[in-house]
Amino acid sequence: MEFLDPALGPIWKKVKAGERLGFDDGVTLLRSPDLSGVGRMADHVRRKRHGNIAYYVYNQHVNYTNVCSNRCTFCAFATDEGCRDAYTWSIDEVKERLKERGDEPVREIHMVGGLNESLGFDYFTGLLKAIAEVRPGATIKAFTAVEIDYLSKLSGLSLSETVLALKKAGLAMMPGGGAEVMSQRVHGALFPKKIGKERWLEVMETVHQAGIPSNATLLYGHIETLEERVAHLLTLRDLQDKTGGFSAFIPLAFHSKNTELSHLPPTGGVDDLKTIAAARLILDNFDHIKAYWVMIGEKMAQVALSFGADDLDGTIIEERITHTAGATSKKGLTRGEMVRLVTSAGFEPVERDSFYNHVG
Ligand code: V47
Repeated sequence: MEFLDPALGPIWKKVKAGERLGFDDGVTLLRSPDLSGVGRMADHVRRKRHGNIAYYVYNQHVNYTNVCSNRCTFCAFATDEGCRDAYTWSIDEVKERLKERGDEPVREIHMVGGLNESLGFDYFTGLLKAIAEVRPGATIKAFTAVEIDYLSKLSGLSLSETVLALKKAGLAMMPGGGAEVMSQRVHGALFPKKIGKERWLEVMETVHQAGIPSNATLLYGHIETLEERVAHLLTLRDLQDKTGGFSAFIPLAFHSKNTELSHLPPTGGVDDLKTIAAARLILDNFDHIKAYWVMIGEKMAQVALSFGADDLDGTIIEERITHTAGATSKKGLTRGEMVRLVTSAGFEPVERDSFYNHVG
């Protein structure tokens, strides 16, 4: 492979030989002016693993409350109890939302919310059981590690007992959020009340040990450095070596509207693509890299399929977190639109379930 940036040559040698990339390699990839060179290496690895396939899932998002005591500065979704926009759905209201889509072949319910101190542990187990009852054919992918940590305090149970109680009620998978960027500096500046790196890793390890797979994310494009992004990826790779419980990695592009960081510009397309490509190259033990169309837009997500991504997430239906922060993408896509996005990008669309089994 020919590169405009000579610094990519030694990395390509390692990639071809199946050798692991290190911290300096990661920083070189993210700093490189040769977007196409970084992308071609990531595409090589992606095609070896997944050929021409690009995945999507028929899913529905449920955000049961936006009341949250953590109040991270990057979040436009969270609010305080009693505020004009505050809401908390009862279990019956959640059931109604699911029934509204009852005639659609939803295979995954993606459910996250805030740390709402007015809800008891029974609400959460009741919610899982109610969803399993209304949607017996769908996988419940719910609660970030931040919520799981909170629920273990609320229940008075140990972390592993809490996870087992949630599993018994229907929790089958967990989304990736909550770690944001595993850097003490960024934690102190943007989300001081949220659990830190060590606890996030402990929760994920416990969840994986309980036989529940999860995803992992990185919130990028705010105040983090490129070095902090790479360190975050390497920490995820280390835990994956230990547990094998991560399914997909999803870079989340920061949206600043209606947040305390509204002065920050949106991420650029080059940064979005390089972050996806670098993740594919560094995370050699992750099967799936998702291009989350909600955050980077449908068009960029299509291009990302040639820069290391093999998954576009799904139909979503009513995304709230990023749209409150100014996302201009649609709030959901139809199955036909997902298929068109994939095929017109030159890939073969495969509908999947939460565990990447081919369906449909
Ligand atoms: O942890 C919050 C992020 C995450 C903003 O696992 C923001 O399949 C950008 O985890 N701009 C929650 N991002 C969402 C999440 C997720 C999303 C899609 C798929 C999966 C999966 C997981 O949303 C939070 C935080 O990092 N977030 N506010 C914002 N203003």
